[in-house]
Amino acid sequence: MESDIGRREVLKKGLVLTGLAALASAQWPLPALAQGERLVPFTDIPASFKPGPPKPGAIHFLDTRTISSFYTPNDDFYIVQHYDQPNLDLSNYRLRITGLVDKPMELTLQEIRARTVVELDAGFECGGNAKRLLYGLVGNARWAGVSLSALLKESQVRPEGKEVVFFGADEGTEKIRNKEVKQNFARSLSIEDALRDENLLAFEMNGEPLPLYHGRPLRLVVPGWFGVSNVKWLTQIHVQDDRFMGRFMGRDYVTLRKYEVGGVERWTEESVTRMNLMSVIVRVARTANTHKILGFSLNDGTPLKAIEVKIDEGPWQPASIDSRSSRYSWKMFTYDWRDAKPGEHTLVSRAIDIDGNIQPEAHQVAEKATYWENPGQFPRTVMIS
Ligand SMILES: Nc1nc2c(c(=O)[nH]1)N[C@H]1C(S)=C(S)[C@@H](COP(=O)(O)O)O[C@H]1N2
Ligand SMILES: [Mo]
Repeated sequence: MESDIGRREVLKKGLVLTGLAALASAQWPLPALAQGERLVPFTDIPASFKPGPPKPGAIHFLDTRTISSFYTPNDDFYIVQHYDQPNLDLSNYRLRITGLVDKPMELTLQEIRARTVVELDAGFECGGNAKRLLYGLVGNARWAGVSLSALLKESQVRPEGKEVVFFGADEGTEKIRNKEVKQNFARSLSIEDALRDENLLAFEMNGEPLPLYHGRPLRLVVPGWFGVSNVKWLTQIHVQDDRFMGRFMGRDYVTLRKYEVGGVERWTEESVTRMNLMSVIVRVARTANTHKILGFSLNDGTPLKAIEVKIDEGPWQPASIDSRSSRYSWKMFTYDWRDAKPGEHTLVSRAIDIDGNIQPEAHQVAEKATYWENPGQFPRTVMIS
């Protein structure tokens, strides 16, 4: 994995030196450009698409056209925060577990790290990920940390404990009903969701200590859920008996959509939680008569049955899924398009899971009034010369 990242750095340098697509080593199995390959430009890049390096306090998105490794290098992994990015003093850091538990806890980093360390590949996207960013609010990483459910069991949650709230150290002033109130970033999970085996309190990202912008020293990772669940700069876990309705559960990251509710069409509001079944094409590279189409797919962890690609009005064709894919990682896919004719072409992908869910066309996604959650198919256009 580290060598994967190392090779990525090599590729980036190559891009700078040549000012063009760089040639990478041929052993790079899936996505990098092989010898003799060249990138085919998309003709649908929105004017608002201006990726740049991470900057303090700023949102940063991945230039999905340059995806070239299974693990997104930490510096490229997107960044979203809603308040500040607190630089916590690690020697005084404590994680507190409070509320409806028989054994409240206050743990130093050393005490957390002394527990069994678990590693897990998980990719996620922001609930606000969208076409205008070419779906760049995304990344895939190997996380290392300790099991949340083990820690909750250790703290002995009482039977009345129904909701687990995760507070970050970052703080902002909100004006609510004309009153200024200070709040921390916070999200919650039901006790059932919190006790899922795969939830991690992560202190490492791709083999490095968790970087500042990604929540140093500790963040929650809820595999299969949208990024907003993965509370960064985590300092308190609180167990309570009723639902938590803070800004990021009840007011923001809430999708207002039109649904059929027991035979009645209603506009309903729901918190952004599990990721939708999605896939997107991000790159096309040409060698001789073949165009290799590359993309990625994310969902809530339900195994996929297929990822398919359609060219113009042709049939859906199965793509190959990267063998490094695991349940909660992103799934990269490739499709070899042979004998493409010169001119402009439309390429689109769709993911299908084993329960028979098919990624819908954009117009088939339930009508929404908010911009969160955009899983519709994303047709891309390329010019073949
Ligand atoms: N403490 C804290 N955690 C947070 C946020 C935040 O603003 N503060 N933003 C959330 C949102 S909306 C997203 S999409 C992810 C982004 O994680 P990343 O910046 O590591 O990619 O962090 C989540 N965790
Ligand atoms: Mo987000």
